[in-house]
Amino acid sequence: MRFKRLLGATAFAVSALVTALPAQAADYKSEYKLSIVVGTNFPWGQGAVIWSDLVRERTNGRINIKVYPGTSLVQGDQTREFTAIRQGVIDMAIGSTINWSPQIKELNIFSLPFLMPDYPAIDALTQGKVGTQLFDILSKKGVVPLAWGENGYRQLSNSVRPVKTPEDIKGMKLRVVGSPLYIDTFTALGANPTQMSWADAQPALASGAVDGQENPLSIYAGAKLYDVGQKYLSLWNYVADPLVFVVNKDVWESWTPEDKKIVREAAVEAGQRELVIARKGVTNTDDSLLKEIESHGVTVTVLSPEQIGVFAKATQPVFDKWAKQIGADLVKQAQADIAKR
Ligand code: X2X
Repeated sequence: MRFKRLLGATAFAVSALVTALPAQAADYKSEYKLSIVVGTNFPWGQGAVIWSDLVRERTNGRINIKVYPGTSLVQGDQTREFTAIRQGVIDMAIGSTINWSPQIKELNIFSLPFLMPDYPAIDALTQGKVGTQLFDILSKKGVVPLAWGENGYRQLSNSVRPVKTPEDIKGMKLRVVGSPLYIDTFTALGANPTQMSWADAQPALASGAVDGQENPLSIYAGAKLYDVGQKYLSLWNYVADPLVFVVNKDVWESWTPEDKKIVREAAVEAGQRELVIARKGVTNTDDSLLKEIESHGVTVTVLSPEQIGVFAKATQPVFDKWAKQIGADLVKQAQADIAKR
């Protein structure tokens, strides 16, 4: 009896101690797992390093983020990343809108062929009403969206021939990403698209199992795709995938208001810095990355507005079909904001 009382008294003392401690001691994890698809040498991965470093410094190590490249927390299957964040298998992520669009159909908006002709058009969506609406949708799905970054304009590469017209990719076996919208787009162009993860894409390109793929130049160059026979590159800016910085909702709620503010501000800052890195070397004023790619014997074909128009026309039915699935109002809003940019 006396022993029991003693135990009770001890329990009381311990709980009093816990309440007296700053919140972080009670329920912070020793490590927060941050998922990304590529390595930390890519702009995307650098964004993850910047975010985690800023948070670690500004929270004095209270929030210790570890970066997991290669979508390793879901065995490389990037289309399962969003579900894993919701379930808490992943604490936080910087994810491509493409990889999460199987779960959030509205994110397909950035994959509508030839919707965003230039960088101001992308910014008009992410920084405008469309971006706000997409963040509202994400907020209702178990994650807290904090900031936008960018993977980039996705350009087409292949090992067979220069591509200037849909005729040139007829029958070509192309690896595409995880949204069925991409299958529709390349089928409409007469190609033979096949969906696979980025982890599987690289050996498939190396062995010649597929002829080509589409990815931002930073990914193409970072993964040295010119070394696996991808010698023809067409620049056509047909889609671009922004990146979204998110935290699992329960993890977010476990942090103090002060730490939430630090994590949010660090995400915005890391997103802005990542975007600058992602756009470096691929613009009219600075084409250093393109020059670097060409130095590896790559034939770069820059499509004219007329040539792009032919591709856009051929994919218009796909645009129309998917605009309905995404939501006609959201797509109209996007088109209006792009027109005003
Ligand atoms: O899989 C791809 O092509 C990549 C790396 O760009 C994405 O994660 C969308």
